[in-house]
Amino acid sequence: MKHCHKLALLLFCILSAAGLGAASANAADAGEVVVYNWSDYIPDDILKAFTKETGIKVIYSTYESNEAMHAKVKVMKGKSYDLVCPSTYMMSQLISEGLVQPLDHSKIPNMKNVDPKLMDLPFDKGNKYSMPYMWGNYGIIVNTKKTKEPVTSWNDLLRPEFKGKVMLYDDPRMTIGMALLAVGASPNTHNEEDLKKAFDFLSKVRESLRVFDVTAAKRSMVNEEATIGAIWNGDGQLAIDENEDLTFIYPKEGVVVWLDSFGITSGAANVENAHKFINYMLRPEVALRCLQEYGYSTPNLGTLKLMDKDLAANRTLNPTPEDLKKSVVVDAVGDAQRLYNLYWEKFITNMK
Ligand code: N2P
Repeated sequence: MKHCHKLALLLFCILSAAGLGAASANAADAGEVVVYNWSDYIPDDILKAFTKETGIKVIYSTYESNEAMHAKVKVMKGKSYDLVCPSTYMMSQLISEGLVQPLDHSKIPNMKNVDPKLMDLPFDKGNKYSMPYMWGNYGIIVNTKKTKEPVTSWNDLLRPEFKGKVMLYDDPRMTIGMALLAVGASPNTHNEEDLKKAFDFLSKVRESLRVFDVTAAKRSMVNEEATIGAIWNGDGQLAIDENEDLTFIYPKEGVVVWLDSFGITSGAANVENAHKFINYMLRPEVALRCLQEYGYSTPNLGTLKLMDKDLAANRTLNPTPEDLKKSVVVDAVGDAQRLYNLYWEKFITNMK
């Protein structure tokens, strides 16, 4: 986020400088760590600072969806990458497929900084495999300059004024999740009737669709190619920073909430370094820097204390309990995944 970028960078440099001297003395050739993460999620200067302090080279590549990450990790049988950062439901799948390995908590002392409310969740009891990095939601972004009436509901995507002006992510669980909320169902439903209704809703939205691409989403709102859409709140904030007519809305039916956590792949070659990387990312000042650059909400209690007033009061990034009243954390759906795949396939192939 541009307005707090410099301040955060300065704070990060000051706070991390204290640890630099001693650590960098034995930093030569400490090997590498191969990180596979969402794009726009960790600033380059954090990766560089980690290498400077530890001597560990970071080989970093990115993905745009849980499903894309999963496909690659699966085909490589958990080798190739040391670290991944899936959302709850996909972490649950990686665990059940044996694609991540148990963490050694003694090597992650900074886990004490993580909000206990976001630990020990059903998808990974005891955080045996996963350590929270960031959480956020998929809500509505709208250009208020081009909107007649206030937007309050997912069903507003169907308003005639938005014909040809709607943007959605090509992300199955996010987009099916919001459609399920729109029709009054849970984004984790196992019920086929709910999924049929969500599919019908999405088929109607398709009539108005202009952009269906997570990589083009933010830009399409900034340059006003689209007027309304569904967006991750961090991406939403970055768009708002560039176009003041944009605003982020928590619809009355709720938003789709996710929590992304680090996990070490089962075939990781650099397990020790992967633990060091996770521990580093859980430092309050490091997590603050990531948050300042890319938005979203932090599970790090130490970071919450470092946040300035403006950032803490930013509702796009820090929703109130009221904003999240009907919201649901997207989770693994077991055998019903087959139905999600079926209806998603029908939607993207334009079938009735
Ligand atoms: C930022 C990544 C957001 C992660 N581009 C959504 N789970």
